[in-house]
Amino acid sequence: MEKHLLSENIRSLADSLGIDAVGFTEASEFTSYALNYHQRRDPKLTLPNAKSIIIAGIYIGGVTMPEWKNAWYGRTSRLYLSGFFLDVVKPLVPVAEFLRQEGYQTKICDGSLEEGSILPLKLAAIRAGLGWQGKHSLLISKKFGTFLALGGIITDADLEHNTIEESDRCRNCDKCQTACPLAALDQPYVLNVKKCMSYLLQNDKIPENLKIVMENRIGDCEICQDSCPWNRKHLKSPLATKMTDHFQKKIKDWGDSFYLPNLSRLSENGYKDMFGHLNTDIPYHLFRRNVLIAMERAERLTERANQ
Ligand code: B12
Ligand code: SF4
Ligand code: SF4
Repeated sequence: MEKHLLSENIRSLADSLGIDAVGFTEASEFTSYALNYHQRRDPKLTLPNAKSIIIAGIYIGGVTMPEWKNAWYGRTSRLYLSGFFLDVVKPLVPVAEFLRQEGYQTKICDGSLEEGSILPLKLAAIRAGLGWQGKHSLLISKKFGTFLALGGIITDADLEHNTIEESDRCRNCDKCQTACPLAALDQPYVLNVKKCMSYLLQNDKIPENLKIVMENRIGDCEICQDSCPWNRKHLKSPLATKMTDHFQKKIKDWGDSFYLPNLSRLSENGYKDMFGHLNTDIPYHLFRRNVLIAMERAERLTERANQ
């Protein structure tokens, strides 16, 4: 199929699947990627005759729960609740299938598979024209803020590649840097992973100061995103999209599942049954540790309020 037609067909298929943003870029090496020897750096390490990368973004701005404001409920993130924690995969399967029927090879970026995390999704999205990298290191889209969960396909199909990258619109702002309670953004555009709460909540060793700032967070942190002016309108009123509607129906009755005393009683199998489908990959013992820290805080706050 001719390049323009193929690209247009992918765009309209993506649209019909509820994908909010789609872009194409060449499958060349990401020379600015900070990890020198990772497979993500060069798409040709995954598919030697790769020509294009398809990047898809699904808006997750509406995946929030009112219970997050209550100390007795565990707070997570939009990415966590969306089911796209380990990348947007399922919605891309029909796109990959379509390309295969046209005779092309495809590899979906799938963080849940060993050696499946094959793209630096933020860098690829920037090159594909979806937005720019903010000082919090996340992709910002003018339309969707930071609330695009990303996914990608590497293919040998020749597609219409984006030629104009978005310019950086952070300018003199440093709101995300000053909002971060763990100084993980001291250097603009670069996340100090070892200091980031999202990382620490998934890891065995945690510093004492984390317990003070984590509040009721049991998985992930969105403080830098909450402070970003490009998210302001989404925090007030999320965009109505096909997937927003789907997410809101999906999480409507999840409130009680996040009640901390209920979470603290979950067995390992119960944890898998309840949260396994979210694909967060966070081991049970760490999830439970986070729950117990959050519960101690809720108890302290309740005691103080009753004094
Ligand atoms: C590993 C990972 C994590 C790890 C480590 C992150 C890290 N920085 O390495 C942890 C667990 C901490 C994490 C946290 C989060 N993640 Co994450 N993560 C990933 C993953 C799998 C790989 C990222 C990666 O390549 N890391 C390696 C390092 C080298 O890359 P990097 O931080 O992107 O580094 C860049 C910058 O530092 C910058 N840089 C470095 N030096 C310099 C110097 C200058 C001058 C400049 C300008 C830039 C610059 O360029 C680097 C090259 O890529 C991607 C999925 C994917 N396949 O891409 C999701 C992904 C990036 N994560 C995502 C999200 C949403 C998050 C969280 C917000 C989740 C949450 N709510 O808690 C937090 C983000 C916190 C933050 N402020 O960034 C989304 C981003 C979507 C978006 N709109 O940008 C992705 C794409 C996943 C998805 N399903 O959509 N993540
Ligand atoms: S996710 Fe939280 S801890 Fe990590 S950089 Fe953002 S504000 Fe800091
Ligand atoms: S808070 Fe300000 S500096 Fe940080 S990413 Fe958003 S616009 Fe850029």
